[in-house]
Amino acid sequence: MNPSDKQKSRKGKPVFPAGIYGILGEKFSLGRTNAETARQMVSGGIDILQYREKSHLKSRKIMLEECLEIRRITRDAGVIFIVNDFLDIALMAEADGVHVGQDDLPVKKIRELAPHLMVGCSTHSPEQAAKAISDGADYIGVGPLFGTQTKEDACDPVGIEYLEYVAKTHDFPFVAIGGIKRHNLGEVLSRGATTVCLITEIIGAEDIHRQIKEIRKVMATWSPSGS
Ligand code: TZP
Ligand code: MG
Repeated sequence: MNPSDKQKSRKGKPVFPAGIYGILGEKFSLGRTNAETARQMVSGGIDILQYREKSHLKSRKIMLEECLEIRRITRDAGVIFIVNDFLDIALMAEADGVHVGQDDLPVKKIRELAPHLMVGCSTHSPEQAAKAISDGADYIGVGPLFGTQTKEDACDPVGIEYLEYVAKTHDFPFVAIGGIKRHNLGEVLSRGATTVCLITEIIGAEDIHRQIKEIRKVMATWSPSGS
């Protein structure tokens, strides 16, 4: 399936999906390459996939090569592909979107330069959520909900109340993130999350397919559509 066949919003961009938001990072992938991990996540049924590598670990040239390969994998499967931080790589790899944090390139500027891209923005407070939305983000990240070792510069956990606040007060797409595991997923879903990101729980699993299946089982008990 071509991603352009996936459900699209009126602006022609893919619709931010409910379900499982996967993030790649080779450091946490048990020796698998990002492309191999992407293949397994995509065939396991991930709903949206982000490439997240840091420039102190990989050259931009290698990152672009990896993203071109992951674009082929995701395009063939109709999975939305997002690149973290790097607008240039997102454009060159023809990704569907780019994701930025509070200290990265401004959402407004990306919006102006690349109106066709889906823009995600990590937020840690109600003020940041309001700003990301008014600046033109297509979805926001909400977290870290729990302690995590995966993000080196992660701020302290924001607390599950922030997630509940966003779910209740904003009719806006968001992904819950940070320290989410199978054992606390129910709590996250019970507070209103419909898209969840579990990084190490998925890419650090011996059997990625099985892990995604188990996560889906938990989600199915919370969602009427079983997504
Ligand atoms: N942004 C906020 S927390 C986080 C990112 C990228 C890392 C989450 O990783 P994990 O392994 O799911 O705790
Ligand atoms: Mg960033």
